[in-house]
Amino acid sequence: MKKFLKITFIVLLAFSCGSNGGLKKSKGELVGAKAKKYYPEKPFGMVLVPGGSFIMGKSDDDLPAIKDAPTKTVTVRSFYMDETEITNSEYRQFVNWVRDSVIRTKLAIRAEDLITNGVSLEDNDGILKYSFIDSDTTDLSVYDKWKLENEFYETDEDYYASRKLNWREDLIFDRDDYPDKDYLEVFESFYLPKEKVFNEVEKSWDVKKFIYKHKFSNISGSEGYIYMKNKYKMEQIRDVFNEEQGWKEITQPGGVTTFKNVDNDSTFVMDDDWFASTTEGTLSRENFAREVPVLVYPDTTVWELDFKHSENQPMHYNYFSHDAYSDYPVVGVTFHQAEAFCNWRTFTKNSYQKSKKKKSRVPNFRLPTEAEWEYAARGGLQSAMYPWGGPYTKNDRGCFMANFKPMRGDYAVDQALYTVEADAYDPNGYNLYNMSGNVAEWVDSSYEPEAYEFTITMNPNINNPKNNKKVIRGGSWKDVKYFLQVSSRDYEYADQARSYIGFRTVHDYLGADMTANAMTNSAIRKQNNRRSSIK
Ligand SMILES: [Ca+2]
Ligand SMILES: [Ca+2]
Repeated sequence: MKKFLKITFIVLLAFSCGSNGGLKKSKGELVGAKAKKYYPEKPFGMVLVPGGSFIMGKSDDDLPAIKDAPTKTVTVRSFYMDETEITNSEYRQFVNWVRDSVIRTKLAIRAEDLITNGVSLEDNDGILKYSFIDSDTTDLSVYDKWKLENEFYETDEDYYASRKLNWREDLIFDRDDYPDKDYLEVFESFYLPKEKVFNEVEKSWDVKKFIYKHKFSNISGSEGYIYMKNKYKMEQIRDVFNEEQGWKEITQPGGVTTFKNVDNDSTFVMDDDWFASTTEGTLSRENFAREVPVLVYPDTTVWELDFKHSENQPMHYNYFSHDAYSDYPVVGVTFHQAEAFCNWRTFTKNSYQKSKKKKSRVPNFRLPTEAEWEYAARGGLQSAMYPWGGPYTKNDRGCFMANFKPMRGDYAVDQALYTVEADAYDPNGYNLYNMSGNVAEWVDSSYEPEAYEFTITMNPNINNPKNNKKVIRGGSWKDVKYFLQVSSRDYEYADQARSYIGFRTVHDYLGADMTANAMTNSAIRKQNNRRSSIK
């Protein structure tokens, strides 16, 4: 009876609160929790690749007999993909953002020092204009004020990273216009000293100071938190928590795994805290999160390092920074830099979404998996050798269909010696440019020669964090045609930048999945013609 009373009491309590919690609106019906309306929005510069199944691998000649891509039918979900390789101009947007936020942070710290030493925030026509926004606490939200006073940070760096920068004030780059001496000192500390500048340009950024840190958590996958936890749990149940050892499972249906000791009636629960403590932290969530610091500037020396006995100095000095190459694909970026770029792109878009309070968070931008890349490159054609079909690399007018090295030693029979604009040549059936050739592209898969033998066939991806070899796809301006085939696999070490490797990103499509089979061409076209938020 006592128990019954208790339960009624709890239920009644819930109801009496419920009358304020939306009962009036729902009238007691199941109407679902309130949510913002989500419309999948095609990101600027991307196209929708409708999901479907395809035969992955080499149905065509595997002339060099590498045999790392036997055929296999796989299915991928719908996703958006960049129409072109990421260009220098797009990558500069990332680099400039990182550079500016690093400089702004240093300016704000110097301003804070001045304020601490008694300079009044009122005299804010110089460096003080770049103070942290919360230096003036009058307009802070309750939460921001509380955080400023109570939050604990392990390092100064973490503390400053938590402060809000004043992005409303433009940075002043022109040396003639520096507002005061403090600003000058901070700003100039980001340039290389004169004696270290090789180039004839007068100032050169000290690029090692511009680091982007992104948090990476390994939740799913073969070494991920979910898998490792489950594996450990199964081992424990097999070896320790069994009847022979005096344990009995008393997990309630739907509840957390719980055991009872038959001898002394003690119980324990296999919850996240138990996993963390019994494995001395090995299975603690933090251990599956890494913070990866990445130097963001591309390595421009690759133009000379990749081709030792060749004169490529103009490319070294100009390719990334000169306006002439804005629309050319970025190169000299490692796998880690490509990942950092994706992370920043997600962060930037979601910061915008957050500022417009009615907008939902968007899914992550990321590198395509190997299967997604190949599916997209095929452009809807079955068993073709190249994005345009094949088996030839020239069209019927005798023009080459992509930028590569058509003949031994002659890089330019296709009218291009190095890279070309990212939207050069004709796109494939999904409106994707240069999937073959121009620059090879990092994908989010580690290179395992036997990968196709053991992957599953739905959204397959092998990404073994311990394997430093990452797959690159599509071949490049320095490759022969074999590497341009949609099924050819190649690899490079994740931390190796090259003058012929770039990347493009993908973005998940959330909502009812459309497949190429079910979707009419006009529906795909309609999606792809939908205007992005900017034009
Ligand atoms: Ca070429
Ligand atoms: Ca390419």
